[in-house]
Amino acid sequence: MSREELEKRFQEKIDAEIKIEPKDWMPERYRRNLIRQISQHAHSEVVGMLPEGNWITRAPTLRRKVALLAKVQDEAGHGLYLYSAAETLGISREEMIEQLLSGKAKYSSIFNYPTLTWADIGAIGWLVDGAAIMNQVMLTRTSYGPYARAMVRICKEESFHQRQGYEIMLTLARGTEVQRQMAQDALNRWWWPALMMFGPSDKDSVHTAESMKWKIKRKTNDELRQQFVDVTVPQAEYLGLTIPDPDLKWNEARGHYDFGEIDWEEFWRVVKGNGPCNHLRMKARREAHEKGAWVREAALAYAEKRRQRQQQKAS
Ligand code: FAQ
Repeated sequence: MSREELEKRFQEKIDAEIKIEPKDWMPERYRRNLIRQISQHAHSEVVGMLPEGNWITRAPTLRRKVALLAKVQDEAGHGLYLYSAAETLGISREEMIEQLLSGKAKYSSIFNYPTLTWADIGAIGWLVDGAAIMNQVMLTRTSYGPYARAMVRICKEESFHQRQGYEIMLTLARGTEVQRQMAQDALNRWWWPALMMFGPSDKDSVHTAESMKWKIKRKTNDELRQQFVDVTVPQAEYLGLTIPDPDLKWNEARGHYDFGEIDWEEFWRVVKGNGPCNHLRMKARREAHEKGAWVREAALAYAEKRRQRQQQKAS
């Protein structure tokens, strides 16, 4: 079959909502685009453990500590499902980790901001997980089977994360004046970075057109960002907190909230490695990787020993 014919059939399958599975024929660009997106998504989950990990030992009550510990562990799990999904496309985990540690692969800009107070843990759950869910619900319908299936479970867990964050914000917002101010300060610092999570505006997004054609993405960056703003503004109102955007207002004609311009210079600065915590995050990941070397070696030695035993038994 000619390449044109293969590509035509591939697109027909996508258009008919038939999932693409690892052993199916796929265009090389589809494969590479997916490896890029899924591995960056995995890296984001793993690096994303760091800002919250910072507060596990300082959680204000045992109940909060248990919930935060479970959330951070979930994020490690999400990273693992996603690395596994990417491996089905023919890249090894070692290669992906190498790409992260060498700075070649990106991870979400949001995890390069510091967690200064306990209220930041509330704001991360509410806003960061809230934005992540908005994006990931669409990915449960992505065209690549292993990615779509991983997303179903991840979304269920993310929705618990979002609720634990919102509950922290609600407690603080209804607490003392100092606690309410802590919640407002966290919202002030996390609002704009949360909007940046959805990526550059559609006109500057290099991958969106192709990803939409292949149904890797089912909604564009700007569509998801708008959806997030529309859902989150009433939540902030319920908390009695103010979103730090003087241009934010309901637009009756559009049926959506209008909102101010994102600081794209800040976005690209953070994406390119020069945000407030980029160096700290990569240093922590490199150290964790080095400290974990003995575990990887032990696991490989054990696997080799088992293989030899099984071989002996068989012969
Ligand atoms: N940060 O052409 P586009 C989470 C890059 S998980 C850094 O629009 P695309 C859970 C982009 O990679 C959060 N880089 O790209 C959690 C590309 O660079 P490249 C992560 C960004 O892929 C919660 C370039 O800019 N979620 O939070 C960002 O079509 C709490 C051009 O951009 C996912 O990864 C950014 N914000 O659209 C964990 C979801 N935005 O690769 C712990 C899956 C863009 O050419 C605690 N990913 N870039 O070098 C996606 O849906 C997409 O990849 C987008 C970007 C929407 C993120």
